[in-house]
Amino acid sequence: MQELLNKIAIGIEKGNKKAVLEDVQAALDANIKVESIMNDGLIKGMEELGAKWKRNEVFVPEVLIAARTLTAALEAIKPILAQQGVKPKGKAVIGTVKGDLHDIGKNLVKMMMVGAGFEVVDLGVDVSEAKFIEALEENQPDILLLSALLTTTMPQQKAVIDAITAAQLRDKVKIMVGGAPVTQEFADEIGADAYTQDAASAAERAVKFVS
Ligand code: B1M
Repeated sequence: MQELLNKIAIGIEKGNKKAVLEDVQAALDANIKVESIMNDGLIKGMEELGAKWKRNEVFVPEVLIAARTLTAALEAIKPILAQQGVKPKGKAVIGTVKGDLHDIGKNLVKMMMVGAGFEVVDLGVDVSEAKFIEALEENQPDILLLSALLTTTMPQQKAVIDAITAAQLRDKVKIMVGGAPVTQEFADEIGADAYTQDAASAAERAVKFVS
């Protein structure tokens, strides 16, 4: 059983979609718990890749390929997870702020969050304060992730936090900010709960918030 789960984890790291889907099916056929397939196979593989990425041992293309593999595998086990009532680790809403069209980094953060076991609602790019608030009210997430890639859109992260405070939702959600120009100092200044430099650290931090 452990051997098969390790094989799934390695398949995710290598982004070998065909092998992962076959191994996941083999694990299901062998009556390995779907929760174990997810945590000790799929998520473990993504965590290991995330750690390698932080050490600059792999790069964006490898992470994107692994993320696609992970998404396909999660799709395959989704009906079984739902049937067995397996709950996600937490819920998150993510988006790139208004005026900003960069989404590669945001998509990586999303993938790492999915890889860490979160259900993620992705609002896309150029997201206004009103849209973020609507999404908070509709989804009641544990975590809100705001991405900004331009120095000119960084202030929009503050605008979102201010709007959430004005809507009296601030104490209901942890707000994480990130993106190349964003710093810890800026995050503190605008009242975010956390800043992380990269996508893997964002997912690690989010897990700490919900555990
Ligand atoms: Co634009 N762009 N761009 N661009 N672009 C940059 C960001 C820039 C640094 C290039 C430069 O001048 N050297 C510069 C910003 C300068 C600044 O403000 N400091 C810039 C500019 C100026 C612009 C335009 C204004 C250009 C123009 O039209 N004159 C324009 C703005 C459009 C707009 O948004 N309104 C523009 C447009 C574009 C494209 C559309 C062409 C394209 C985006 C395509 C897309 O995203 N779908 C694009 C691209 C590709 C880039 C560069 C080349 C690459 C960005 C990227 O995807 N990096 C970029 C230069 C560069 O970075 N070398 C540049 C890879 C990605 C993995 O990294 O997004 O940083 P990144 O994400 C990281 C971390 O930041 C972090 O995790 C990720 C990895 O671990 N992270 C988070 C991101 N979000 C996070 C959230 C978190 C935590 C971590 O928690 C919530």
